[in-house]
Amino acid sequence: MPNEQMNSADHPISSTGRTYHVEMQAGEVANRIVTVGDPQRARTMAKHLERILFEHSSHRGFLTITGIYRGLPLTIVAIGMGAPMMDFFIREARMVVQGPMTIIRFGSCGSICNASIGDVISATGAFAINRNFDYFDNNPPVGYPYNFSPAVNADSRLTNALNARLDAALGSSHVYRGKVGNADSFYSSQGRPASDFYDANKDLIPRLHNIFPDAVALEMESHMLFHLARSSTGSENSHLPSIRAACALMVYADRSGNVFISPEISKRLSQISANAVFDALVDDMPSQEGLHPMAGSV
Ligand code: R1P
Ligand code: URA
Repeated sequence: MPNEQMNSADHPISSTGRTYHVEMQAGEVANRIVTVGDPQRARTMAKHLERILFEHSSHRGFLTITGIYRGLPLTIVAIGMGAPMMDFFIREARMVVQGPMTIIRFGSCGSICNASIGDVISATGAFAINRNFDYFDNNPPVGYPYNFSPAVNADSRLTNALNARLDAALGSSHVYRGKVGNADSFYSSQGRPASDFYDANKDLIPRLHNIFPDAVALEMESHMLFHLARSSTGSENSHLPSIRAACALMVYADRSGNVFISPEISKRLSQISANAVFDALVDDMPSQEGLHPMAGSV
């Protein structure tokens, strides 16, 4: 749409014709995308591309880097934190990319299973955990303090490609699988104790394990990714979603041992995993299918 130079209240564009927040434009974003939270992680991973074609930082803190991997265009986008940032990224990327899109989130999480610091969790699906204002702001409180959404599955073809590559890169004993809880806070809705706020979250983790026995991790974007991928509309000839998504998460916090990762281990894990994540995207869509117009200039 920014290509058509449309600027409206519904679809604002920047003064340079890019999408308003993420500042993307057609010709700069590939169909295969890795999304991360931390811009530093994006730069570390970008070193594993064969060639960098394009880089842009938006005024709202999104970083887009597009390059070539195994001869195909691939984009890395750092979005910051939280489900609304994922929403901005996916919707604005969809506005400028033609054809099918595949997206892998490579993020970090807190482990609520046996996976420990330095392991990676591959999401089979994700559900949202949201603070329930009906509970906190009514007197007497209404309901349970946190709402759990239904789980949405990851794309199985892309996830299989991702698992095969992660198992090979890290060793299968370091790659865990299961559902991910996408919380609207790092603190309250991930069950971290607080003395400065009333959060009523003491039994949140046991409760979510009752509802989702295969829940393995907590973080803040995966459910929005899977939900929007599933909600994406296909072409006129297809009822299938136009976006397929998967998610791998480095364990930064071991919630049972109360340990947090060091910057050195986290950087090393991003370096080891970068090729695995890129390879999964190319394994899944190795052909010219969905190839971005920029490939012509490669
Ligand atoms: C919180 O520290 C952030 O880390 C996780 C959470 O989802 C949240 O965004 O992921 P990223 O490391 O990808 O940002
Ligand atoms: N990211 C989160 O959202 N939670 C954690 O515990 C670690 C990383």
